[in-house]
Amino acid sequence: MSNQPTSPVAAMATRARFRPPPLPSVAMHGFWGRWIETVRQTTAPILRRRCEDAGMYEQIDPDRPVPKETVPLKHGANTSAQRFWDSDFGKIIETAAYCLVRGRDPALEKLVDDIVDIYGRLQLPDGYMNSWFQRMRPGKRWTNMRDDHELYCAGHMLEGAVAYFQATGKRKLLDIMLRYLEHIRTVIGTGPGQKPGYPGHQEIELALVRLYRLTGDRTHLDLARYFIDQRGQDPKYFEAEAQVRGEKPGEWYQKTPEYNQWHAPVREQDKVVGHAVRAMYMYSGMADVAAEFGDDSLRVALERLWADLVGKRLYVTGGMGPSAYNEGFTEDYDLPNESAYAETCASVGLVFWARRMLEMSLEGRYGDMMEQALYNGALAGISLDGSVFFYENPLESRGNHHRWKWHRCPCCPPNIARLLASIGTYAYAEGQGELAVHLYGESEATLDIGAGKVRVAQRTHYPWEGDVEFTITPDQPRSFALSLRIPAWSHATQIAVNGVQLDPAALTTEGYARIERAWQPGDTVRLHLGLGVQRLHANPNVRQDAGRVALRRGPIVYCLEGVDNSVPLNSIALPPQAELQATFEAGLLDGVVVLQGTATVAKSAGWGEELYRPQPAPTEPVQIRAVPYFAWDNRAPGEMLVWLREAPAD
Ligand code: FUB
Ligand code: ZN
Repeated sequence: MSNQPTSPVAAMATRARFRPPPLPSVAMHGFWGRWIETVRQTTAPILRRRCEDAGMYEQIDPDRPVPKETVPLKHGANTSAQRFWDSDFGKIIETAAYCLVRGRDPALEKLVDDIVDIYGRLQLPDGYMNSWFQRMRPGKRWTNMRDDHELYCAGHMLEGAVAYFQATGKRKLLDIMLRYLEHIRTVIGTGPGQKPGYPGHQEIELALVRLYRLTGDRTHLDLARYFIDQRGQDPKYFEAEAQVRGEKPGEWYQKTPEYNQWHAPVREQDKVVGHAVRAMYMYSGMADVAAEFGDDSLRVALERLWADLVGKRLYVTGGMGPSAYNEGFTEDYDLPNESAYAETCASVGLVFWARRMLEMSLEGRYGDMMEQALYNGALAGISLDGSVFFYENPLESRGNHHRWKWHRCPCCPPNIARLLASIGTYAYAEGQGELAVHLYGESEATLDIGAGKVRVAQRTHYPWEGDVEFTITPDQPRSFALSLRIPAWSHATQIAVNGVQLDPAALTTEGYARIERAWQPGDTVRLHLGLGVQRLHANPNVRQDAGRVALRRGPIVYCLEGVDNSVPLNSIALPPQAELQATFEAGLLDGVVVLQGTATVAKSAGWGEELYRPQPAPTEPVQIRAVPYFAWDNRAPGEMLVWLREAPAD
């Protein structure tokens, strides 16, 4: 199949220069290897059991009696997480598939096969397949694409089908989904008798591109582009559809088309607005379509949206979407800490989007952000033992925010699980005559650079230490470029090839050091990244962080927890000159670097009964200890704080 665009919209320009390697080509060990094992051994089987306990199998299995609704409608309207349970099964299948790449596991495979068999029985002769509409709302299918998640569920099932086929060669689910897509193509489109709709929750766009890349069948790519191009066009499909349902204009629980980003055609959108996960998935799909078609009009829009997100609307953790009301964005610089919604799925989505930006344009700002969202906003969403989860990821807690076993909206656990299980595909990238390393971590990869294969081995204790040693073994001596991401936070970076020091500044453009040479099998590259503790200050427009600092070491953002600190966290102030010692503690939180130092604490002893008085409380020194944000709430419950008060300079 040709990759040529079929529409004049698709002006030829930047196509993807890099692609993620297939998952089996990368073996992750060390920090990420431990997480993958946790997902494989604990999270994947737990997800299945908890779906069972939540009654989800009863809904999807056509051989069981139709169950009662168990998740109440929200806002008295028509939103209920139960409506998109199929998507959770899709993500569980995807997670299991990635784990199976690591090693065959009959129990895990059976878990998937059982789910696939159920969906095989559920699918209707015309190809339609959605458990909510078939079992809970018969007769209502395709009547409310704005809210109903049919295409979202199809997207997740499709991603699961592609991943499971790639992992095992089993194509039953893939065939189910191909039949379902045939059905979707007959119902949706701009042809006579079709509904010119698009998903109310984006996701299927990127899934279709994955399917296209697997099958080479262009109809899938064209459908992805249709969804991207059609979104927000006039007349607005969701308005017409609402009229058919008899709704008055604007009579909708979310009230604004910005909520699911259909307020304007995607190329005209310039602010990240609305529901955060929807936005991240949409931008990821746009990037995929831009890369496939070389569509610069999409790429330009994405760069604008990226600048808006990272410049005005992103937490230091790579979390986003402060508001619970719309699970999304509010105003520029509105980044409250304690009430931050910052859904785990949104940070996972940012990782997806960033990797796709890197595929088009190898720029460190995308790689740095991918890493920041991954290690902080996303990874915080799962406990160290892989069994309990966060949905919201606030940056401050008074001790009342805890991980849960299950949620009435269980979207986040399988999302972080599938990301972790496939992390190898985010670490490396393959190009023609070049390869790139985005993430550092103990691993081996065999990468295809067009002319041949190159084996790359990384030895490192990253993220706790900044030294990385690579052994580069091409299948035969070859000339190619190896690009290494040099994070913007790294100081005193050093690079040596076969023991010869090179000038990192001379090699580095846009955050990647490009080492182009005739490589011999066994060549070594030593990279040193300076991991000093950084104190970050927020833009003065972020009122919630005024007078406060956040601590970061390498990609890891830190927080204080009550369990480590003897005084209320907001009574602590960190003097600007306070030294912070970084120490690796093998026995703590599965082995982390902690930051320790002396700060000051306002003494309440001796204050008396007054609530207010003209004199400030006296201060005294206090020892503080900070731990990685991702690892918080894994011990005794208590307070947590990312943005610390800064003491005035001496
Ligand atoms: O609507 C499907 C998923 O549920 C969203 O992505 C999450 O934000 C949660 O609302
Ligand atoms: Zn979620």
